[in-house]
Amino acid sequence: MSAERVLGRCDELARFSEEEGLITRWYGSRSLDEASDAVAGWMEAAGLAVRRDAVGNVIGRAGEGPGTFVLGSHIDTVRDAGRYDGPLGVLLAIEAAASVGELPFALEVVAFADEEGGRFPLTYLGSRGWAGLLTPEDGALTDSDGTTLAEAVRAMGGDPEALGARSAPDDLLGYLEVHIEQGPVLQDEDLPIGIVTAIAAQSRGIATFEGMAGHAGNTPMRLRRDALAGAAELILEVERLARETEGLTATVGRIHNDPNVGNVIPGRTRVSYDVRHQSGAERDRARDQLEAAAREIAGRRGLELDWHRRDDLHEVPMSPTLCARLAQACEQAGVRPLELGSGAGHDAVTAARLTPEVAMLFVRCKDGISHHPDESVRADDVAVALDVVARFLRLPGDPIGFPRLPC
Ligand code: HGY
Ligand code: MN
Ligand code: MN
Repeated sequence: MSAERVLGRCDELARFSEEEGLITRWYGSRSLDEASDAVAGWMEAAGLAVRRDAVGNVIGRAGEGPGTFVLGSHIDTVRDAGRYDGPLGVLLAIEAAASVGELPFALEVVAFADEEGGRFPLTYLGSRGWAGLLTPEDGALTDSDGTTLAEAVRAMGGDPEALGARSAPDDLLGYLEVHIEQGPVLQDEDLPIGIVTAIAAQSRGIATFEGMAGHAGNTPMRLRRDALAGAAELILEVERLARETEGLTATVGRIHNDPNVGNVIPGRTRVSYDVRHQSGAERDRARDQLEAAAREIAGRRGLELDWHRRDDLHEVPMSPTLCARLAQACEQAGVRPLELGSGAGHDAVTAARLTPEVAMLFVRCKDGISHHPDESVRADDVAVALDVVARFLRLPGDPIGFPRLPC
């Protein structure tokens, strides 16, 4: 198994982008098609039988059942991304599948076509499609240009009528995702890899403040209903609450301001919110506190508020069985098995809706930088992760090595 080959392929995928000089790959884009084709080629070269599902996920399969274990991650990116968030897990899985040899169960590697939700207002679009959790109504979701998901799927050669079809194996034994940590813990502990215990609860949505556009020069301050000023108050409240609440992260990452012209008082401002905590109850409390703050700000400023809750995902515990297997594989590989939580969301969240047997292995990334072009990993850490994944798959256990789950 070659860590250098995995990293070289991450570099090759990084060339596929919608923006010159940046890495930006969103669902249904030409660059995502190119990345999917490259991944399909590498899966075939690894001896996997390759298929694509209705939403464009690329799936490679090796071996026979009974039972199928899945390794996966995503190949879409945020805008101006790093080259490892997603692709590292897919390409490492292909490398492991090519070398792990005969297993007492089938192995599938899946490259999800969209995890970040960068184009359509739905997180985990790819793995939701894989899990059969999309509905015909999701086909009507529109991107910022008004293109529907159904149109995007059709344009990719997929079948929007089959959006709800599950492509995950019916005899799913479990799911393992290898992913960069996107945080500083492994670097602080000077460890190459870590075992994820749980994925944080996260809520995402949009707050829209509706005021009154007007002349920047002739409208007295006391008569204004400035939507952007109201949104600005909320943005600072989001930051304040998270700074003062242990374990909470809260972020406003996107803003849309109308008419966004220098000499016009803003009439409508839309801001995203993203609230996370390892405890679902703490996440709920914080999200509701921010909604109340937004209503107070709007009331005091004479603004209308629309508070749209887009996603409320509960915290997802990883499988103790699979975490114990990962720990055993780490010890066999001579690595201290550190356990840590994930504040970042991953496709493992969707896999956990099909089976409790879900696990994640984090790989150290420099200074915890991610969702940024300076994202970087070390080849020796990737080599350790490859070794641990191969050992994890080969570990003896009951006849198939994994708990057999009714699907
Ligand atoms: O936002 C996240 O946690 C992930 O990168 N989609
Ligand atoms: Mn990401
Ligand atoms: Mn990711």
